[in-house]
Amino acid sequence: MIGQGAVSATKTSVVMIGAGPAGLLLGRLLGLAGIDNVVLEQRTRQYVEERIRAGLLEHPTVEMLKFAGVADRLESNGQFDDGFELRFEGVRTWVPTADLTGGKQTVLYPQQEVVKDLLRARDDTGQPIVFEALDVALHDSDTERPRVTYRDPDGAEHAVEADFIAGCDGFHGPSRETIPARLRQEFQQDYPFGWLGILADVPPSTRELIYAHHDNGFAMHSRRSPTLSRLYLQVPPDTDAQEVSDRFIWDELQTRLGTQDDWTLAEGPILQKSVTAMRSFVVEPLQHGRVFLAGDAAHIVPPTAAKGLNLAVSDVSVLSEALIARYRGAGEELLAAYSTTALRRIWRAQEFSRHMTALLHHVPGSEFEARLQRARLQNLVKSEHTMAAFSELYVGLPFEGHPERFI
Ligand code: FAS
Ligand code: PHB
Repeated sequence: MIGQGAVSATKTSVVMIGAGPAGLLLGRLLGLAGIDNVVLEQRTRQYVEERIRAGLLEHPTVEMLKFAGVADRLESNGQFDDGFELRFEGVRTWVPTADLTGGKQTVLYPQQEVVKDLLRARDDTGQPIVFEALDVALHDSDTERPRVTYRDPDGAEHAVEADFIAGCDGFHGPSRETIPARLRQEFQQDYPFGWLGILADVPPSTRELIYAHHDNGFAMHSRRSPTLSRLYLQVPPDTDAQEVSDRFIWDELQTRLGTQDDWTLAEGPILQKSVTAMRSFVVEPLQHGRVFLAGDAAHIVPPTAAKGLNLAVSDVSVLSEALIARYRGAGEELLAAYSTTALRRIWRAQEFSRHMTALLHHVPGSEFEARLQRARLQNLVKSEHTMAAFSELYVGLPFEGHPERFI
């Protein structure tokens, strides 16, 4: 389906492949700078708007969405957190991340709501977005006029010529492959567990996020609204969510989140359950010719520290500044440095995601490692200095670039 402001022009300045947070935010920022752009999305609008994924927004992400003028609903409906609770050996420790970072809050606001806000903002501008753009292919990416072709649901072929292509097509999209294998380095690490996530029709039993380390495995209590709870369980990586009974899920959550005081976990109907595999992945470089990768097309993190969506925003903050600088006649130095600049923060978020995953997930077998893990948890909660260093990474490091000087 061709969205509002259908693609009649076959030429534009920047094409974004993918209507996830990365592609839509980049389109928004370029549009605010007066740079025409087109978004090509393989799925339907309904699919994109209803896809349940991330929930936690870092402080710099919230500030960026405010800057982009798409944060009204976030500010009224988002759940602003001043910290989180850490549980292990039945002991509850409050980690005051906002106090330890000069007031930087994190916000629980579902990714699909961020996507809806960005789509509605795009509707208001009339900028072209194409849904059900099938068989998207990139051509001439190392020339000065790269092209993207696609087929519409009726089978008609289309082509869009641009100055630049932003590969915002997620981990399974075609953009990453445009970087020649001889120039591309891929770093990957898998984990011996995954997350079973549920959406439950029950008011949250906690005001803040709870992360729990337990010998049975990791568990987390998050929130989606005053009446909807989002909870996660560490499970074996090949777990089929439909094979796991609701009773088993609640029993494990009760055990792993249990405390020595009178805290109780309310149960309710499970509306949705799914298993997310865990991996760490980064491709280097993030650019080749006129193609620039951003978001999951460039990297994947385990969801433990909630960095996936936030890194997509971080990449776009750097890429939008570089593209706008180029169109403002400020040269192409920032564009040439995009990959190096973005990778600095990507690798720091990768390290923190892996650290938090290793800290909280139980890997059976090594009792020595299990005791080291408990010692690491004690080191974290026993010193305000270690909690402060952890909190800086948790609420989100400052972005390495920002388009604010141009918009
Ligand atoms: P996205 O994957 O969101 O968007 C890419 C878009 O490109 C999609 O709409 C796709 O349809 C489109 N596309 C792909 N191939 C295409 C093609 N050939 N042609 C045209 N379009 C194409 N992150 C967190 O921070 N916390 C979490 O709790 C969390 N949970 C997650 C759970 C799951 C099941 C998954 C898969 C991811 C989760 N993530 C989480 C990570 C997730 O939120 C991503 O980091 C985030 O969506 C990244 O945004 P984008 O880079 O825009 O990629
Ligand atoms: C979520 O609510 O989906 C969520 C929150 C915090 C995390 C990970 C996921 O660290």
